[in-house]
Amino acid sequence: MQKVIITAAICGAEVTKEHNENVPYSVEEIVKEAKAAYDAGASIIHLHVRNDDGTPTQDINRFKECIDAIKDVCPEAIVQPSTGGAVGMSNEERIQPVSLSPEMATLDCGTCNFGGDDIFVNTENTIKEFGKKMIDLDVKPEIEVFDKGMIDMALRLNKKGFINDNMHFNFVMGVNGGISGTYRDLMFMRESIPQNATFTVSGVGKCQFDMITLSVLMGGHIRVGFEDNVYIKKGVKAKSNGELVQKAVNIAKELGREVATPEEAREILGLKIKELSTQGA
Ligand code: KMH
Ligand code: ZN
Repeated sequence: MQKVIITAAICGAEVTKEHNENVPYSVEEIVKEAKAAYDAGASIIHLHVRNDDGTPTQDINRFKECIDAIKDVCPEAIVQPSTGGAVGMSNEERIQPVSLSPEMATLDCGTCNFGGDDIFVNTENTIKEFGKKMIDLDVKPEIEVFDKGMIDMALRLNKKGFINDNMHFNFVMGVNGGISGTYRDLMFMRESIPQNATFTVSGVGKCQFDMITLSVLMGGHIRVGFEDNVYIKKGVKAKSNGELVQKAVNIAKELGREVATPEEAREILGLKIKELSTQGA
């Protein structure tokens, strides 16, 4: 089976130090968490950034500062900015880091309730606009899908030319408002994408390790990190993203999957190595 790519979602936009004191906010904290995850075996850092007080921001300068600082200590890492940002942000705010021309960025392919009363809004026009910008700047989208209908949306927009072929999906399982984190639902998602597409699996909350274990067995890739889950096991908070990645590495190895290096991850995903642009920053 193909080597497994591990993504670390180190920070997210919603999780706070109230949930786990090790959630990073400052540039220094973000770099420390990215390095711990990278050293443990993550080749992709899925990145949200915060102001020092912890409020989420999509500010391009803050992204550039964080990406540069991560690249200083983990030069090979694939840094994948979020274009989801936080619930309630405008499209203009969310799309900013794509102007830095990173190797990858997330592309959220539908609207859903998000964790209760919030609504994470991604209209068809938003997805088209974000998808087109990623094609123009040669940024590979990680197609984030929180439910099966979002896969259908991505396939439709692929046919219409807003998302390139060789699609890479992230099945985000277990969001309150999205598809549940169960074996049956993960199979359904897997069977709904093209044969030649790649996929990673994120399990939100207590389903994190069940979902990534299933993905390892299915030949998929995996994501862990504080964005999705702050516990290393029931009732015990993780000391760092590195600890979560190490557990994921152990699961993969126990099940016979080697972990991909960043170079191998680039090959699997068909990424081109790029210098970060200073355009717009
Ligand atoms: N913060 C969520 C509302 C992404 O990174 O693209 C959306 C999110 C998805 O985290
Ligand atoms: Zn995210």
